Amino acid sequence: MTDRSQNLYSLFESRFPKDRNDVALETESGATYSFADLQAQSARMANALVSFGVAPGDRVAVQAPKSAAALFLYLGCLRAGAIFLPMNTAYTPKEVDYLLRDAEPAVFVADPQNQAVIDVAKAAGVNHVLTADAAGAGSLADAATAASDAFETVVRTGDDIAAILYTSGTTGQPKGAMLSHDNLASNALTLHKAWGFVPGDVLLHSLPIFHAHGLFVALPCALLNGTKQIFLAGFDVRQVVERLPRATVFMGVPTHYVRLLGEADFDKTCTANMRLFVSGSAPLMEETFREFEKRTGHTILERYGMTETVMNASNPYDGARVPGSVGPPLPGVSVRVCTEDGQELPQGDTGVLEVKGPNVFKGYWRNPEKTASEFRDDGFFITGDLSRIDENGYVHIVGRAKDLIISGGYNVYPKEVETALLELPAIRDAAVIGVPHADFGEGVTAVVVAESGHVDEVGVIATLKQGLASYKVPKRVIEVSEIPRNTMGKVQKNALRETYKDLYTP
Ligand code: MCA
Ligand code: AMP
Repeated sequence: MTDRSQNLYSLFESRFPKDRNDVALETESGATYSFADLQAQSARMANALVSFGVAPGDRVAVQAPKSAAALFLYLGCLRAGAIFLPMNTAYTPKEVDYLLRDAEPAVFVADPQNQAVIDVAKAAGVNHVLTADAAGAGSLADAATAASDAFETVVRTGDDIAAILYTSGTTGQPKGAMLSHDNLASNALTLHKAWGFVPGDVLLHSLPIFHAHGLFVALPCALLNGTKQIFLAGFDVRQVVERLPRATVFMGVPTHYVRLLGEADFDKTCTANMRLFVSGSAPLMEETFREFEKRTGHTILERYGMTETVMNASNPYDGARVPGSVGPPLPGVSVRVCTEDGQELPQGDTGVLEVKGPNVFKGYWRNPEKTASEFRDDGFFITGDLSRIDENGYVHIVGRAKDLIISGGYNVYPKEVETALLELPAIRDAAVIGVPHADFGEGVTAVVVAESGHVDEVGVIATLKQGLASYKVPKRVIEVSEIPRNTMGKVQKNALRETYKDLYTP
């Protein structure tokens, strides 16, 4: 590889089709963009960023709705050698404020509709607070339109950081996972090969592009394939059902599959053109896997990853796709199952999964202590996922050693929600758990003790939404007289999960 090709964008560009007029993107309105447009528009974005003083290594933080322009911005960032820092569009001003102060970006690109976030970014001292569309002063789109459509992609080494994605964590404090150009390139090349991409494939992309699944798994497979993506602003089940007959590959979280199965016209005819359905980000229920197979004749391919590691394991494209398993480790990825203190366990035992490979991130942004605590001395990263490796080498994720809820594919750390609950004067004690939820897989649920009198459930939920992204906010707040604790004072979450296991299921 030449130096130049270690910039992830250069790798993508090297795979663009010979005829750059081929369609790269089709949006939900039917508008199309060619690969030539991708090159020209990403160059304009890169030039615009440079005009705002962005230098290689600077962070460019973005909280903007998914659109073709948002994709051009991502590619423009890569081309300028900047570090892309996407944020969930559900984050509240308070959450955005924390990330901006931690990451100190040179530029923040905001949704022009979200004045509260724009105000927060200005107060946090971000030099350039820009808006993602053509409206108003400080518009990145205006600057891009005025900029040249030629840009020489900045040379990056494989170890240079391409993106920082924040994940919360068991301490409740978000931390920025630094992913290098090589982390992302090596994983994308592996997935593109493992999942048998072929000329003519059309990816139906309905995932958000602020998390790893949509940004580093789905998107790069299509870019490396040099073929079209149907690029939807979000997962709207009707839009997906209507477009599947023209697609060949779909990637989604289990909630997407549950919702598809809820549509009467989602059937063999609708999926006749499809080659592959991939699921990840949360455990796929065996029931969903089986019902999907029965209804469509397709076997969902489940894979497993993390923000910090991108993808680690995948069921095979050719070969048995086993429900309840995430398949063998991907080529180049080593996995082992260990005790909490790092002793490797015999094959077949259950313990904490540790992974190592070119996919594993470079550490947490400005947080060497946290980084050190999550790696073993020999370079293995401790995932915090409880797993078992069967006699065929397939990994089974059987639980979590970390206190984490996954709701509709989004991670919710109970600690963060408990902290927010305990800040409310009406609440003396709180525990947050995940219990089975037909749509979201797990439903975030709070069990609380009132300071005095009774807790107003609706009021608590409304107050929490002011500070926490709404997907983190408990769907239910249940009042009890006491939260069960063991003799060490630790909340007995298993007992709570058992008590409320039927809360969201008939
Ligand atoms: C939306 N809501 C949710 C969720 N999403 N509640 C709980 N969990 C959720 N995931 C709530 C909103 O807060 C709002 O509540 C109401 O639902 C409507 O919001 P809306 O945005 O319209 O919902 P939706 O469009 O139906 O979204 C559901 C969704 C979405 C399509 C399942 O959550 C989604 O796209 N999930 C994918 C997440 C993803 O890409 N994860 C990958 C992470 P209210 O009305 O009360 O305000 S990367 C990762 O995990 C690793 C690397 C991996 O392995 O992939
Ligand atoms: P995130 O930090 O948002 O990237 O979420 C990563 C976590 O999602 C992992 O540590 C797992 O707990 C979970 N996860 C991802 N894919 C799967 C899967 N296929 N099965 C079970 N859990 C999964």
